[in-house]
Amino acid sequence: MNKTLHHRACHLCEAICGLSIELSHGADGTAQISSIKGDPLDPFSRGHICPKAVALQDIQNDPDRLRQPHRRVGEQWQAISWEEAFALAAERLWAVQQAHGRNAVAVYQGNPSVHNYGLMTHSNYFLGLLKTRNRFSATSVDQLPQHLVSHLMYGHGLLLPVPDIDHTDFMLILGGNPLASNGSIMTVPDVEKRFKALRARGGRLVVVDPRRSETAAIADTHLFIRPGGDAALLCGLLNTLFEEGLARGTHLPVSGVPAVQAAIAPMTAEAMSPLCGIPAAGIRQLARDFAAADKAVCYGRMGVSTQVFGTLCHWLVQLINLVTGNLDRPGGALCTEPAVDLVAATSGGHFNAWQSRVSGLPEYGGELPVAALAEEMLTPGEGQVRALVTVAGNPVLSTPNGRQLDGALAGLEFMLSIDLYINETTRHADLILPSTSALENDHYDSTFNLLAVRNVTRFNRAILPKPEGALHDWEIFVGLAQAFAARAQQPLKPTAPPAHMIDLALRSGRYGHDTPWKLSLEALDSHPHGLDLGPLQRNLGARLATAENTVQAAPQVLLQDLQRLALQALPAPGQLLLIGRRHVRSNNSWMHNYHRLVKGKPRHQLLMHPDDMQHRCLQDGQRVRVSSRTGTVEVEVQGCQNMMPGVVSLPHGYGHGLKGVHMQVAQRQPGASANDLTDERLRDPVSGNAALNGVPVQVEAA
Ligand SMILES: Nc1nc2c(c(=O)[nH]1)N[C@H]1C(S)=C(S)[C@@H](COP(=O)(O)OP(=O)(O)OC[C@H]3O[C@@H](n4cnc5c(=O)[nH]c(N)nc54)[C@H](O)[C@@H]3O)O[C@H]1N2
Ligand SMILES: Nc1nc2c(c(=O)[nH]1)N[C@H]1C(S)=C(S)[C@@H](COP(=O)(O)OP(=O)(O)OC[C@H]3O[C@@H](n4cnc5c(=O)[nH]c(N)nc54)[C@H](O)[C@@H]3O)O[C@H]1N2
Ligand code: SF4
Ligand SMILES: [Mo]
Repeated sequence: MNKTLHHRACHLCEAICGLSIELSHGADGTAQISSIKGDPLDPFSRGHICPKAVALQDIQNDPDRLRQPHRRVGEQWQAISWEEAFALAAERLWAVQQAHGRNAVAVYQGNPSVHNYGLMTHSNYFLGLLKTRNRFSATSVDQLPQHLVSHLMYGHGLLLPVPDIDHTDFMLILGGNPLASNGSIMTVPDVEKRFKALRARGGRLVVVDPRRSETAAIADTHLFIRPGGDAALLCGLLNTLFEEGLARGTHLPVSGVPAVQAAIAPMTAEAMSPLCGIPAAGIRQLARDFAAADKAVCYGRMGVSTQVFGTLCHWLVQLINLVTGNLDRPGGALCTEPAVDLVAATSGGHFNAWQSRVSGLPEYGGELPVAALAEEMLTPGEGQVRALVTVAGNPVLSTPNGRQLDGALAGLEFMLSIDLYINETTRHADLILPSTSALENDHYDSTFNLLAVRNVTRFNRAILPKPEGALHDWEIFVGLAQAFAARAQQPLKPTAPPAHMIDLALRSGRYGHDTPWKLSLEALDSHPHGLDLGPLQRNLGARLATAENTVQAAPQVLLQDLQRLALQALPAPGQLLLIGRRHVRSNNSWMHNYHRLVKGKPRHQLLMHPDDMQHRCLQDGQRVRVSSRTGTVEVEVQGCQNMMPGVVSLPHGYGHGLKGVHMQVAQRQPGASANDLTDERLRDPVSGNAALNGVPVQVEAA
């Protein structure tokens, strides 16, 4: 048997590791994956790999993965041709819009929309034609506050400063667990090695988390924090920096710092301590240590985004980096300079230009917060949502009060899903359009090169042939756009394949044809392991896109929101708060169908501190009933010394036991959905982002 070796970036999570994939070719011309390993020659990931990448072969071979369009007929699914599928989708969506207006069709785009390059380039080719204001995505159960803060402070929602992990002396992490997630809004393959290097050069790592996470376990210091207490801690830190004269200058043009200082003056470490549960002396010492480090960086992620003070938290994180002189400074937080630059290619965005119909939640960048999706379907009146298009998403398991959304989907007039599986969400679709698999696609990462801790670039061709009759995601969008434009008699501009677009962007970019790098797709073809374009450098000053071209330290909406902090009610004694967690063998809701990943001990239990279990007379492994305002689930409980007392943890993405799901491995160990407990009314009011962490729950024996 003939074997060939191929190189390819993994696009399953944000770490974009390089892979070396060996194929065996049969005499009949078929190719099978014989091994998947880390690519030691990738200059960025340096051979790092995690178990999810090895499971790419299981995704490739999964008999449950759909390979052609499927139409629902009653409870059955019928395979149909692409032509029929496009015509059906166009007819039904057009009819709903004719009868009820454009906003009656909603769109939800899930997480792989930013991982799959064809979805990045072509989703909007079709979705834009719908001209609906009811656009939603996974952004508002994730990093929306981070975009909003960058938009308000720097003038562009994608000017996201990334921790310069390789050069810092002090890293303070709040609400991120990169050892499990492999980094997020900090693309950092091989993060554990980089943390080890940080400590080997005498640097310090401090982690703030209600759970002693895998990252906290290797840190110099771990501070337990009450879920939702981070904004108070950050205010206490910022106040100490001002009060003790620890602030440092910056080369950036800034306006508003005096207003921040005045607003924060009453928020001393002593005043903030009861709100976050960290002693005042500890808050002051942390501020002093941070300020004393030559190069320091404060980084907040999921855990501080998806809580009721999400936007405040991310603003305060930026301010701490700014006033200590660490913003836009090597060893601090820096914006990337990628070869394909989405900052240059897009406008700075808009915020609150319109609001959701029912709850008046603000749009950001043309999207509404997904916490409002179900109510837009369930509340009668003009503009009610009656049809939905989902793209690479599973909102029944991934958005708050998923059970309510599940019910709402059942009542839609039409639902179209572009997805690989019949899962908890797409089981409600009338039509599912599956794309080719990852390895049948070329790949260029325009999203995560933007967030990487070094400037890197890499293009890889598909390593497996496109199966007969299959379409790439981008081709599905072209097919849908053509059918819809024809039906609605709308004009449609021509488009080009994603590779052409990336080639153009590379050639005209900052490493393009008239620079010494001379980047193009062809040039990248001769660097199959990827190309390192150097460390992150200072650049924010020249890129500020605010009206005055200064850093806006004191956006009015955020100054105002500070008052909410002082007024917050503390949880009643004995109240349990629910948080989430990630595991390196799992990926959001969709990677539980691969035996290679799910084998071994179950990982979906509710974690609880042994003292909290004892108070409730609960035993390890016992089934418990967990209830919140929105629902009740049953799951096994596991005692865990790493939990902060009063806090319980359930990973999201489980709950595969729903009728009609067709993911046979996942269904054998269904687990419970954390989002049957999260509450669509619990939100960060500034951005409308869902507060998935810090949800009040009760736990009792089942
Ligand atoms: N309670 C709680 N809820 C959470 C979170 C949490 O921590 N706690 N995390 C939140 C976060 S950060 C996120 S990003 C969201 C994720 O929420 P979603 O994006 O809604 O969910 P995923 O599980 O990522 O679903 C991905 C879907 O894309 C499909 N898919 C995979 N690859 C492709 C492809 O190449 N093409 C197409 N067309 N489809 C593909 C899969 O089959 C799956 O249906 O969940 C959020 N929800
Ligand atoms: N293996 C794996 N990797 C992934 C994913 C996956 O599902 N599996 N998902 C990918 C996606 S879509 C994303 S967005 C990233 C997310 O990447 P990260 O942001 O690193 O997300 P998590 O691992 O969920 O870490 C969040 C941490 O916040 C803590 N936390 C919860 N509530 C609070 C709080 O109130 N305050 C503080 N300070 N901490 C809190 C949790 O205990 C947890 O340790 O991971 C990506 N990578
Ligand atoms: S950490 Fe794992 S899933 Fe993420 S890019 Fe690397 S190999 Fe892929
Ligand atoms: Mo995410």
